[in-house]
Amino acid sequence: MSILAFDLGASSGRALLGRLVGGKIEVEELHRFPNDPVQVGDRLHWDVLRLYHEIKQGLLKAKHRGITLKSMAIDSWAVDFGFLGKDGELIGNPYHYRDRHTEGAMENVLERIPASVIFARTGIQFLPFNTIYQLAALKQANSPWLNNGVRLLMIPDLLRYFLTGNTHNEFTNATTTQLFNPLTGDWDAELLRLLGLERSWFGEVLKPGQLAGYLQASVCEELGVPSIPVYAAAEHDTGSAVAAVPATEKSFAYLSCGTWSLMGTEVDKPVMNELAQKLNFTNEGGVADTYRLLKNIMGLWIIQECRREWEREGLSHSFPELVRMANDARPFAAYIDPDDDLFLPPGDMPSRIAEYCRRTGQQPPETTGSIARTIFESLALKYRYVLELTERLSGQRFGGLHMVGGGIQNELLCQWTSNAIGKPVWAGPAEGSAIGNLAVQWIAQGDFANIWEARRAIRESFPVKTYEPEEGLRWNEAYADFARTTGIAQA
Ligand code: ADP
Ligand code: LRH
Repeated sequence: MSILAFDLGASSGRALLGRLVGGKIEVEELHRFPNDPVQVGDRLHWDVLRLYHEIKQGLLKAKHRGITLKSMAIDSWAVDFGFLGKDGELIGNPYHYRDRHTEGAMENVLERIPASVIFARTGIQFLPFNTIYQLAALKQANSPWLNNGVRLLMIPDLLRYFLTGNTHNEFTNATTTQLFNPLTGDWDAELLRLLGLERSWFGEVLKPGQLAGYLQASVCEELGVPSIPVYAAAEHDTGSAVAAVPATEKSFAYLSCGTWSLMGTEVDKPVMNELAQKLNFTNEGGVADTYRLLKNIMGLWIIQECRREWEREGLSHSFPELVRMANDARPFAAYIDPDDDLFLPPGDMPSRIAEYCRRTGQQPPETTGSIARTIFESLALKYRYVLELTERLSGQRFGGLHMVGGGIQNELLCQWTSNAIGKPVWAGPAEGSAIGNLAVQWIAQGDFANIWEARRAIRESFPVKTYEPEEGLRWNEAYADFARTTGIAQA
């Protein structure tokens, strides 16, 4: 029997069917759809009802194919949420974490509550778009969401609510709010009080693998499908992606490579010391009571936005084309720090890259290929920096780096990452989050004994491509130039 994973990435969503055949995992992409944010006036929103529609389309496709589903689960990007009113209806359209309404909100909160207090209570990195700062911004704006809302649901919680009628929050995503205390295993009532946020907005927290409910009668009637169990997966997509890392050793380094690049290691307990705070690492909740000690890197978002800008100008390039053009461009012509604040909001990324280069005394890359090359090389070099920080913070030495996510289809980036870190890269699977989502459902249903058994099955079921480091000297020199130009060594 098949199970179904809905994985909603920041750039696209997909429904993956999974089956176990003789201990091996077979997957099939049943449905894929764009996830385009919608700008309305000054505001940037997620089209959450369209996403719900696409989930229903996925269920209909399964029905039309005569597939009997045993269960389903949803995972998505973190930090964003919607509010339900007293009548159980969604109030407004959820904001996109890149909406500018949070500008200055983190700084305002940190003037009132020291960063050390927030970190000691949550272990979460300081990102300006964390749920905590979004809520602070809404409070300052006297938003009707807060005045009329009775329940806060993260994006997958919300979609799961539409399907089941049950309002739960899920653990891995809950931790990304920066309002959840991993030491008490509950929402941090004191932090909520200090911020003037209602404890009652936050509900019971389900662990990945807990049953969250069943497709409710109205959904079954509308679609003409039987009711099936809906599980809480690791509903934060990065949690699902790391669940799918085909590691053999308990201590491993990973890079979940999609719109964002998330790099770090899995730990049994959150690392909440001064160094972790200073380096701005995070401890996001994971599967099987683990935590992800990691750092966000801006990732392929920058090339996605360049591509969008070029499309606006009437020049359409596929990702494989951009990779080919990057390959043909001059090496190490310019460097950017992908994590510069300039690159966070949507917009004309080629101009911002030029602006960054001028600011740092570099000749801006001009051609499409050299812009793409600057992005990919700079990402690979930033990966080295963060991997070294991960080793320092965790006290581990990693023999190589596991890469999962759509970005591994960029073979140049995988090779350059290996060159930059001077270690092998093991790339696969590309659909990490969806496969991790499936794995948690199978563990919940007893098909795998635990996460390590699931990881073994993933290793045996999907190709993992190894990249060995090349041109070590050249990349070492480039790293020194990169660090000097971007100033990251002083971080
Ligand atoms: P998300 O889940 O965050 O939406 P994905 O994991 O699907 O993102 O990764 C999307 C990224 O993967 C794209 O931005 C693009 O850079 C890269 N990518 C996808 N397909 C290819 C391809 N065929 N060749 C090179 N890069 C690709
Ligand atoms: C990746 C991701 C990441 C978060 C960001 C908002 O999709 O979930 O882990 O930091 O989106």
